[in-house]
Amino acid sequence: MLLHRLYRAVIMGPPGSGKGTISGRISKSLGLQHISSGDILRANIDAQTELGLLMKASIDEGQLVPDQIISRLILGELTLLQHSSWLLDGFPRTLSQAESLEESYSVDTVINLQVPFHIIRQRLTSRWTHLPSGRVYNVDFNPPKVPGRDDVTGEPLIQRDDDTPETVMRRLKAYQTQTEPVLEYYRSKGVLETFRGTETNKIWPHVEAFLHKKFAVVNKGVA
Ligand code: G5P
Ligand code: MG
Repeated sequence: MLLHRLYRAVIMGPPGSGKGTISGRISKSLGLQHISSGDILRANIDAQTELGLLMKASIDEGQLVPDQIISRLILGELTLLQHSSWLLDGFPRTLSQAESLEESYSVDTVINLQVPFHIIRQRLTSRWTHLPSGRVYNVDFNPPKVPGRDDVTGEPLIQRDDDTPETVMRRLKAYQTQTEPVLEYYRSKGVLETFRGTETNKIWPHVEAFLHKKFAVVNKGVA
């Protein structure tokens, strides 16, 4: 859908709630540029950049990386997308990060995925990721056409080092203590929209319908 003005969205939710999966669908259906902080960090680790080497231990332990570093990194990416509508996945994750973002951009919509934790845990241990694109697969939910290979490029898939059961628990704790306050921040700004469920395929039509409606209003307002 063609928009008459730029649209700025954020997707939030605990580890494994389907942010990456739903972001891929939003990109395809609505044309927003998907920027995942986790994908960018993992690409840095894979390329063994200085930043990647510095951040690897925290990420593997399921801890958040420092606010100043991730804020600088993501805001830097956004300056390259001045003329695009975008969707941020995994950022902001603390109040300090949300405030840094707000200094430069005002967010139109925050999509909040609420999926119970016992559902999430199973998903993460059977996840396979294509590192260069961030495409995710799951042995049960959306298996790749050829086992261990990305559908689009045929390149190998990997399992994330932070998807072990203990690290998943730590990531969830970090989410509860550091990220949940960000939901309140956006709720008070009136931009938070929560979608509850246990299956992405059931949540997705609601997210898609909501965004199409939002976009129609944006276009009407400008026309
Ligand atoms: P990330 O990379 O942002 P998380 O922990 O927030 O990582 P994650 O694990 O990437 O989130 P997701 O994107 O919400 O989860 O979920 P997903 O990948 O789409 O789906 C999970 C799995 O379930 C997949 O295998 C998918 O196929 C499957 N699935 C989806 N829907 C269904 C369904 O309906 N049914 C079934 N059966 N399966 C399904 O952050 C990683 C680390 O980077 C650092 C931190 O260390 C963080 O821990 N980091 C930051 N640190 C500080 N500040 C920031 N802003 C940071 N951003 C990243
Ligand atoms: Mg993800």
